[in-house]
This record gives sequence, structure tokens and C-alpha cells, in this order.
Amino acid sequence: MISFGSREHGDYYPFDGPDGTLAHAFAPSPGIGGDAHFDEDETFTFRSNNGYVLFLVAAHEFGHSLGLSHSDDPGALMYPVYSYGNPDTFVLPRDDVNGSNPDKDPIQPGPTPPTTPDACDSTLVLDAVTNLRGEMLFFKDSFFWRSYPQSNKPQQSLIRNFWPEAPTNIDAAYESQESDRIFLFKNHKVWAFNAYTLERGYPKTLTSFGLPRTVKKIDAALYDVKSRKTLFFVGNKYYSYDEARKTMDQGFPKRLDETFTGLTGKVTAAFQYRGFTYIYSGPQMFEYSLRTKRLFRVLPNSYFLRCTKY
Ligand SMILES: [Ca+2]
Ligand SMILES: [Ca+2]
Ligand SMILES: [Zn+2]
Ligand SMILES: [Zn+2]
Repeated sequence: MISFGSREHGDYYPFDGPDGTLAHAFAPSPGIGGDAHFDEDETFTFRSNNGYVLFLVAAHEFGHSLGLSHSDDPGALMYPVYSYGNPDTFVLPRDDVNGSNPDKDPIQPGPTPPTTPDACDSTLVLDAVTNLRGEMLFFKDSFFWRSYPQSNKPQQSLIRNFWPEAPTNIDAAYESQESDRIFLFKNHKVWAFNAYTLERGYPKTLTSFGLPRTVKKIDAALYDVKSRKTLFFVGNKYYSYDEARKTMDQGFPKRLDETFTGLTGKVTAAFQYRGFTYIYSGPQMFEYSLRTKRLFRVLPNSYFLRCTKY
């Protein structure tokens, strides 16, 4: 039985008005088992982000009706926290597929279920890494990990839970301390956010930085705290942008190996932490001093992500 109810609705699990609990459903059993109740006080929508998408809430509840419990995978439909998704393009995530088919071959017709990236995957290639107000952010697919200096385990979330207007599968990211903005790049476009709010006029094109039109996308971006310049990595070259003057520097692009010795592949992500410059190339990370151009260490991708298994 599927029903909508407000506050006390006959099962001793009263709803709580707008927000909070959106719905609940009972695990299979006789009587009320399998029933799903939706909170009448919510604004449910078909596909708008202005309210809760009924399709997603119902799909989660029917998971409970079928006997699924909650998942701790933030990408899963059965994760206990609602997150917006477009119902037109929704594909049941890998964790839910596995959860509902524990004994069966998980290969099914249709689109491939999205898998939540794993910090312990030694072949993981991050999309982008940046600082944000003292934290480190590591982007991969629709997800990012955020690492607080005080905590030892980075937390994984969906990008859209923090920046609903942001793209996923981004190319690059950096924080401009000059303008207190975080920039996210995908293909020829750039998005600027002040904390979690999209700045007016964005997304813009790469040419808004003064990059040549021939640059269709960038591989990575690095904000250098000392010089207040941002380096844009494109193939085996890099450009330099002056944050204060808001212009591209003369004499660029330069070859990567002029500055970053030992780097053979292309740059996949870059950021600074405690005065060191970290350049990612595939699953490896190179630790440099930008001032002396010295390479200190080659580290695995998981160095900051702190893969901890227990
Ligand atoms: Ca509610
Ligand atoms: Ca990248
Ligand atoms: Zn109920
Ligand atoms: Zn639930």
C-alpha cells in the first residue's frame, strides 16, 4: 500500500512537517510490511531541484519495501540522505544493484551502474584537486573527498550535494585566494563559486582568462600561493595567469619539463599544501618545491586520501 500522510498518520511513526523525514517504508512482512508512506507536507517534484524528486524518494522507499536496508555508500540510492538527481538520466548505482542481487550475476542489460570511487584503489586517477578554505578537495567522477586538517579520514560526498549547479567529471579545479573563489573546469567552460554559490555570469569560457581559443580544455590548474599566479596545464605545456592583474603572463606556454623535472606523462591534477607543490600524473603524485624546482618524492595517489581499511 502506498499512501501520503501528514504528522500522525496511523502507524505510531508520525511525520515531522516540511523537510526532515520525507517518507518511510516497512520491510517485507504480513500486514503493514512493504507499505510506503510519503510525508504530505513535503514539496515533491517531478524533476526540479526546487523540492524533492518524488521518483528518487519513492525508489529509495520501494528499496525498503523490497527488504533493502541503508547503505553507507554516498553514491547509493539506499544512502539514508536524499540527494538530487535527474530522474531522466538516473541509473541505479552499482552498490544498489549488488545489494538487490546478492546471489545473482550483477550483469544486467542497460546502462552500466555508476560505481562510487574507492580511495584504496591504487589505479585511481583523480580528476582534480584543490584547496578550499584550508581543506583539501579531491574530485573524481560525480564525487569528491574533503579532508580537514584535523581529521584523518577524508569524507566522500556527491559534488551536487555541495554545488548543485556544478558539473561532474571535471577537468580541473583551483582556489583563488585573491577573489575567495573556487573555479571548476570542464571542457571549454569554467564555473566560479563563492563557497557554494555560483557567481553571476558563470559558467564562462576559458577565453575569459585570456587563454587562446585553441585551448579546448585544460588538464589541471594550480594556484601558487607565493607568486599569486595560477598555472594551467595543457598537454606537455603550461600557461601562467596573474590573479592580481587578471591577465595571462607573457612568455608562455612553457614546456612542462622546464620546471617540473622527472615528469614524463601529462598532468592530471595539481595543488599546493604546506608550501609544497603536488603534481599528479595518472596514479602517481610528484612532490616539488616550486621555488627551487626540486623534486622531493614520488608518492601514490592515496597519500592524502589516506586509504584506511578495517
Ligand atoms: Ca518531513
Ligand atoms: Ca584533470
Ligand atoms: Zn507511516
Ligand atoms: Zn531509507
